[in-house]
This record gives sequence, C-alpha cells and structure tokens, in this order.
Amino acid sequence: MSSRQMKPKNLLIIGTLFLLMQCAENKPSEYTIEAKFTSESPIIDGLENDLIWQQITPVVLKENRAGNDVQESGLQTHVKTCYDDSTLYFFFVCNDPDIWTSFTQRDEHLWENEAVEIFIDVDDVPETYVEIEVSPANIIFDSYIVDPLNIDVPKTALFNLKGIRTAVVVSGTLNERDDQDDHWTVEIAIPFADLANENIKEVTTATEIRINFYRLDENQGMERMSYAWSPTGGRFHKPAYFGNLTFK
Ligand SMILES: [Ca+2]
Ligand SMILES: [Ca+2]
Ligand SMILES: [Ca+2]
Repeated sequence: MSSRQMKPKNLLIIGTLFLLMQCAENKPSEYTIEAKFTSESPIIDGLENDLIWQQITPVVLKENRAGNDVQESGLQTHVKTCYDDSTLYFFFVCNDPDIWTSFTQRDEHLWENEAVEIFIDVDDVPETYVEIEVSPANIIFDSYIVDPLNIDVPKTALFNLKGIRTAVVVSGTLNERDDQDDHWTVEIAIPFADLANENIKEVTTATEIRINFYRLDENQGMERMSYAWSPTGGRFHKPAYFGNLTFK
C-alpha cells in the first residue's frame, strides 16, 4: 500500500464525519414562530404601541456563529410577527449602542453595514426564497434567491416586493459614531400576494412557510457580529436551517 492510499480506518472516520455533516445540514429545524392573527392591522410607523404587538412575546436572536444566547441586553434583538387577511407583519427591536449605515438607495449592499434581515421560503423548493433587508435608515434590499450557493446579486435584487412597507425609528443618533445610542426598531408589512412565485400561485395561512431572521451589527470598538433566530454557524444562505412560520 503506498503512503498516499488511505487506511480503511481513516476512510471510516471520514465517511462517518461526512454522514454527520449531511445530517446536520438536513436536520429538521426545531424553530417555530407562531404569527398571531389581528383584525386591527398595525400602523407601519416603527412604533410598537399597536395593540397586537403588546399581545405578542418576541423571539430572541442568537449569535449566529457560535449559536449562543446574547448575554448583554444592550445588544439583543427581538422579533415579533402577526398577520391579517392580506398581510404579514414583523417587528424588530435591535438594542444597539452605535447605530449607523451609509446606504441611501434601494437594493444597495446593506449587509456590508448594519441591517435586519428576513428570509422567507413559501414553496417546496429550498433553493428559492425571498431575502429582505432593512437598514437603520429605512432603506430596503429585497431579492429573490434561486441558487443559495451561487448568488448573482445584481440579478436577484431586481426582484421587488411591490407592496412592502417599512418604517424605522432610531432611539439615538444615526451615524454619529462617538455617542451612545439605545436601540432601533423596524416595522415591516409584506402582502401575502407579493410572496407568490412561479412555484406557488397563492400564499395563504395554509402555506408551509420557512423563515429565518438575522441581524448584522458592528459597533465602535467591538467585533462585528451576526445574529440569527435559527443560527446557521456561518453564511446566512442555508435554507436547511430556516425555522417554521405557523399561524394561529
Ligand atoms: Ca406601529
Ligand atoms: Ca450597531
Ligand atoms: Ca429588489
């Protein structure tokens, strides 16, 4: 046997590792978020004082790479969701000592600064889903991903959610990097009709929806962080890790 040939024991170890990696990729998500119905639609103004938001307990994002809880409350991210007959709503609270972004136009690369993100997959094809980002300046990036491993950003970003509405409130001073900010909130409305695609003609509360929430945060003097509801361990574009959105 030449030194370049693997010993059977080594092959077995590599094979086992490969299988374990496959299992990790395909593990059904334990993450479920339940959207609560509201007959009174929240007002999209970035304020959490709508009655429905008062009735919902948020989910909390974790450190995406390590999968750990965020210990420091001043850095935590909370997300709520609800729906009415036509629309899905989301509310993010991002605790943040340093709120900034340089982008001013739709579909610019918001992920290079600070942003919250929602990935929504409404059809049976894991490779196709909508990516939505909102910056602290209330700029939107929206795209329709068709190949998570090979994303053509200019092309996928041509997709626009026609009826999306967003609002941001900054509690602090946007882009003044040297003072101490508190938090920023993002309120988002997405019509169900905007989520239909070539694989699914109509999206309703009967649709099996897979979803994940993320946030990118970078503060003066601190390490750049990424947060996720269902942590992916690395890049965000891993649909196998998306959680489930259910309706009640
Ligand atoms: Ca509101
Ligand atoms: Ca920040
Ligand atoms: Ca777009």
